[in-house]
Amino acid sequence: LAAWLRYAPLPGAEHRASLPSHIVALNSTTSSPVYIAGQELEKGIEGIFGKQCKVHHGHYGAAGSVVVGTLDEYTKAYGNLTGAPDLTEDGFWLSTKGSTVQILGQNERGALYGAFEYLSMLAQGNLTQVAYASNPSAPIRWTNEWNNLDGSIERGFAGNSIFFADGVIVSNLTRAAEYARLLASIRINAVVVNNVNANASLLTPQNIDGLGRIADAMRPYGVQVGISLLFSSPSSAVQGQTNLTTFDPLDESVIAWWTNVTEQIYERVPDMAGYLVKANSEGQPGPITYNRTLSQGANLFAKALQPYGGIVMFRAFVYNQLNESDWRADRANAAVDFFQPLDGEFDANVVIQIKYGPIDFQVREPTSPLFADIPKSNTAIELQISPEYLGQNCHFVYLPPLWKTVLDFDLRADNTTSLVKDIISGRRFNRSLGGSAGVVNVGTNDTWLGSHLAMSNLYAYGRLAWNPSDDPTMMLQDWVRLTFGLDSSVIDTITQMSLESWPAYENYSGNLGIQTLIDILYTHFGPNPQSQDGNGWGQWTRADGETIGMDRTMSNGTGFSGQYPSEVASMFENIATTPDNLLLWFHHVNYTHVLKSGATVIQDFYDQHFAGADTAQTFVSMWESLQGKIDEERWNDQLFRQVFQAGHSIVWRDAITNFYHNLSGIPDEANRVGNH
Ligand code: GCW
Repeated sequence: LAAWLRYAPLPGAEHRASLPSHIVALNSTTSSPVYIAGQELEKGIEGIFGKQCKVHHGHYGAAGSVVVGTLDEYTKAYGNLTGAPDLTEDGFWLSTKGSTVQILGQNERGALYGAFEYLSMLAQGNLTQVAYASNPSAPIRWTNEWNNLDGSIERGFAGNSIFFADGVIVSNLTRAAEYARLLASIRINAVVVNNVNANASLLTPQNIDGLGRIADAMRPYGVQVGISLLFSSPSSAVQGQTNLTTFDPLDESVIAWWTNVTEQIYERVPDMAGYLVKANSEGQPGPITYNRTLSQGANLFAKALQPYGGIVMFRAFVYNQLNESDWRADRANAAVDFFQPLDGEFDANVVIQIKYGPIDFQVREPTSPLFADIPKSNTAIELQISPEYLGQNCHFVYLPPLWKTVLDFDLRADNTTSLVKDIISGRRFNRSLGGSAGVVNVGTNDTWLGSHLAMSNLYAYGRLAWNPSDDPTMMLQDWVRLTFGLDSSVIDTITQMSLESWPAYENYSGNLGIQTLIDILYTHFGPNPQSQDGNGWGQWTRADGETIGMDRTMSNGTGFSGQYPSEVASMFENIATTPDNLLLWFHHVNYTHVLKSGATVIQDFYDQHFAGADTAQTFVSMWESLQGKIDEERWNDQLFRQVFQAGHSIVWRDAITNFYHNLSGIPDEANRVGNH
């Protein structure tokens, strides 16, 4: 449950001398993040060093103490800070130089973030003298939890909801508060608690009160609550609300309905973060149902939220089923087709929430071109911590290297440097809002995500939302030290496994940009290459006896490459400049096509699937080598998963290599595939 906030004893108590002897938390209201910061410091210093520090509130002698509070509170208590730092919203100043440790937030939440930063240093045995300000890259640092009101979780792999059961909010919200604590330590500032495939009964008076209880439980940690809405709620017979016969976003009664419900919510949750909306997507109702535009739908909520400072996260994941017999049909085109014409029409408090790739959380996708194509709109990136297509935490995949391929991608809008991370921060197109949404789907399982190692993904998600330039290896190693201690063989082994994990999974599940060749129709788990084609979902491979891949060129294909700004468009348009790892995403080629690596497509398929499965075998012995170096319980739990993954990677390898061997009839040069 404690995840990376264990405050495990640090060997070598000789460090103690340099530790503060008391804590001053400049706020005595027990529900304030500054108060919580004081408690957290007390607990942490005691856990790590066995030293008891008393917490004082209000003005108290600063010498020899840790002072935590807002910059304003500090100034009031102790006078101006020399060299006062430049802090933006949620930012903090941390100084361990001099006789006082200063942890000062731009706001209360920032002060708590600073306390967690200091404790993270201490827990890692880092007692160096530092003094710096840290500010977030972007204001929106949210998680999405696809929790249904009955307590189940869509694409969750760690048990039931910590928020809902039997249609209502659970009475015991201890886990919600514990989750908020974890999230505060990685500087996440809001959680959307229910599934994007939303249920209107979230809006009954009883459930609005329940949301209030969740918000009360999370508020001391600086975490706000947001909710997903069902677009057709006004006509869904919500108990306790008026029942209309329409949900047309331009209808006066519908506008009044949402205004009223929004008012009820803010009465109970004055700091509600906002609404997340999945409209006209995968069977969900939306404005298009009434021939209205997606922007008219988004602005309906924007106007209701505006007086309260709330935000609408409007999802770009809108697409229709398509007919594969049409060579030019392409689901990847959908988001830009829908949203680009609407750029400039969204209200200022609307943020377009864009999945990192144009299809759906695949093992590798090109960056969504939509980030570059709506410069007059606020944008946020949607990442998936819950590894729906990536092994569902029965396989181990450390995701930040994948995310970085998108965050660091240069879309070259107007032939100018246009990194995705600078677009979502608002800097590139001068937007005031933007950021990240991570689909986490924690559950009641003690590990939160269903596997201990998977928690590195949540930890790193928060770090990247704050600073997308953080290095995946450094973040990971901080996490390992906090989670498993300072033993260098533990750090080295988990680092190696983590960094090899995404390439391995890509190699055995679908390389060369073909997508995760998973069962896309039902489970999203395990190999099923034939399920990609012959249906309307548009995750096609177009594989036949001789050829494979989607032709997404402008010259002869779906035209998707043309959705990128010109420099990137011409890179992907041209087979010679398309990287091998996205070849089959953009081009339809013969199995005998020769890659930049020198191998043919089919031979590379064979080779990489064997290589990926081979790597997965080594994870077992690597993990076994840690026996005795971490506690038995977590060691056993993860070993079970690594053994499963090793076996299942062979299932993947054989299913896919045999499938393409049968289809193409081309033998494996190394003679590993087929009957022999
Ligand atoms: O990939 C699909 C998932 C759905 C999910 C949808 C979405 C919540 O399989 O389970 O629905 O994406 O992101 O809306």
